[in-house]
Amino acid sequence: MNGRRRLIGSFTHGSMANALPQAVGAQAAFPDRQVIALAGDGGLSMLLGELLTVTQNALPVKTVVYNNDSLNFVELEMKAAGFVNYGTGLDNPDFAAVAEAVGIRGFRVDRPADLERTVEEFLAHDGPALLDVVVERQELTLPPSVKLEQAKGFALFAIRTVLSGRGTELIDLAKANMRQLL
Ligand SMILES: Cc1ncc(C[n+]2csc(CCOP(=O)(O)OP(=O)(O)O)c2C)c(N)n1
Ligand SMILES: [Mg+2]
Repeated sequence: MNGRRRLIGSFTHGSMANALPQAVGAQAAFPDRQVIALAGDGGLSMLLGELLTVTQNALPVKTVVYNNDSLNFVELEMKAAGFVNYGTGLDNPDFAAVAEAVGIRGFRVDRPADLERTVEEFLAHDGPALLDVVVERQELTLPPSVKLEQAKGFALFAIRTVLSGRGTELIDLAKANMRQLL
């Protein structure tokens, strides 16, 4: 934040599905300000109908979807607790096409090289727009401090994942996170 921008969210309760409804409220209260919703794919899906609120109220809200095909925070909690993750995958629609169907300009990016140009086009659009960004499912989000229990849980998850015949997922995870470090 640079003193002129403001960030709002469900930072006390950590509730999902807040990005778009809060953006709707912010845009209605401040029609002349640029309002950008930063939504998870799970969070957006939970209150997908709010896209209709955007068009019905002619609000120029810009919605970014972090599309990792999963309820990833829960997936990560499972890994940190030593579980082989299950039940957290999402079978998403093409969110850009969904947006277009309800009168919102839709963009989709699945190659890093296209991101910058598309973000510029998306933000410059005169009216509501949605940008569906395909992001890395296996990227680990690290909390400010990692407890020993979580590290132990993660090791257990890794061993169990190999024993379950899903070792290739572990290799994908290592590759994805090495890329961030190198
Ligand atoms: C209303 C609500 N339901 C369930 C949860 C539990 N929960 C926390 S994060 C999460 C998954 C979020 O998925 P997504 O929005 O796709 O974000 P990601 O973690 O993948 O970036 C869930 C189910 C919650 N915080 N709020
Ligand atoms: Mg997600």
